[in-house]
Amino acid sequence: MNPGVHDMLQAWGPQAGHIASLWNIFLVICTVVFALVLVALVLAVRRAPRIHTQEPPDLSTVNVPEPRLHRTVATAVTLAVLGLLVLLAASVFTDRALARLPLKNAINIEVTAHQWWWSVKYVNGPVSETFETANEIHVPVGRPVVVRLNADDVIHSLWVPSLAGKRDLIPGRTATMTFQADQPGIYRGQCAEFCGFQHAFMAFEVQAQPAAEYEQWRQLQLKPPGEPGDATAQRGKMLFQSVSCAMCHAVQGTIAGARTGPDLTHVASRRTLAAGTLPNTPANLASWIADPQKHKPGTNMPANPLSGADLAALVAYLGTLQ
Ligand code: HEC
Ligand SMILES: [Cu+2]
Repeated sequence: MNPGVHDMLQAWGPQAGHIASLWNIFLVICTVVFALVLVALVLAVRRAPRIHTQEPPDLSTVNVPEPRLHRTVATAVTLAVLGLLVLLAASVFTDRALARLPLKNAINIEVTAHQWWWSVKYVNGPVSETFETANEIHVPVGRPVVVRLNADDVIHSLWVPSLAGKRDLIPGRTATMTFQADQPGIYRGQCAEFCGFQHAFMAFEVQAQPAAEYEQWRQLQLKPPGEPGDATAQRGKMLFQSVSCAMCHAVQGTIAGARTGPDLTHVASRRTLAAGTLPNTPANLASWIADPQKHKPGTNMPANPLSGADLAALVAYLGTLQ
């Protein structure tokens, strides 16, 4: 189990493995070429004839055929072309290897990028089994995942370095990427295409879980949350549906069905708030709801001037959305 890696040289799945190998080939070849160029430079400097102001220039070597020099240059050019061809071939083969991930029994996910968060929709099987979450992608270990990518506003790019390469999300176009996680763990992802003010706070996580654990999580996500037990949380639910929240957010099983902000049906089960900006704790939740602009200036959620009691009730309610 890894503790949340974000490192393209630590590959935790086949796709990232292919890319890391390609990176290593580039590193080796480019290092060798760089070293050879430096050696040639040093030799050239050391062997160059020295000029003195008193002596006339030595023109004896001009117009003398230099077959050795010609051979050396020809060899260097050939080696350079061969090196480039090896790099080209390695890139092409990596591309083909990436396309060859077996997709049998794959999990299908639709990710839509928004300024500055990710909506994640699971679209396996019948419509009754689709559900939506945000900023957290759960996948079963060892099963291929097919992600369809859309963007809502500007161009974003989805990148989980330890699992797969980057793929742009372009408004009006659908792209696809595939990956597989070979080990359970948490893999950090990040938007990799500058998309505006809070681009740096547009992170997410891929949580790879053993099959049984994933299935348990999936069953939980499919269920609308139960009615809150205590009076404060119940009042929070009323507030959620009567103040502005329901205009932008959805909670399955309630009248809140808007899609402007993240689906909050199971917000309490997530590890972070606002695309990896804050750990999901009651204090952070309260602070976020009261003034999101303090944590993520420019974000598309307005501040909510609520009384302390109302804020506490909302936080209590959201805390029940496991
Ligand atoms: C105008 C639309 C809008 C309104 C109104 C609004 N929100 Fe949001 N909310 C958003 C957007 C957009 C985000 C994503 C912000 C981001 O990550 O950049 C968000 C994020 C959140 C998150 C973090 C969710 C996550 O999974 O990261 C919570 C919790 C939340 N809102 C609660 C509320 C509550 C409670 C209210 C009512 C008091 C409310 N929001 C009102 C648009 C809105
Ligand atoms: Cu982005």
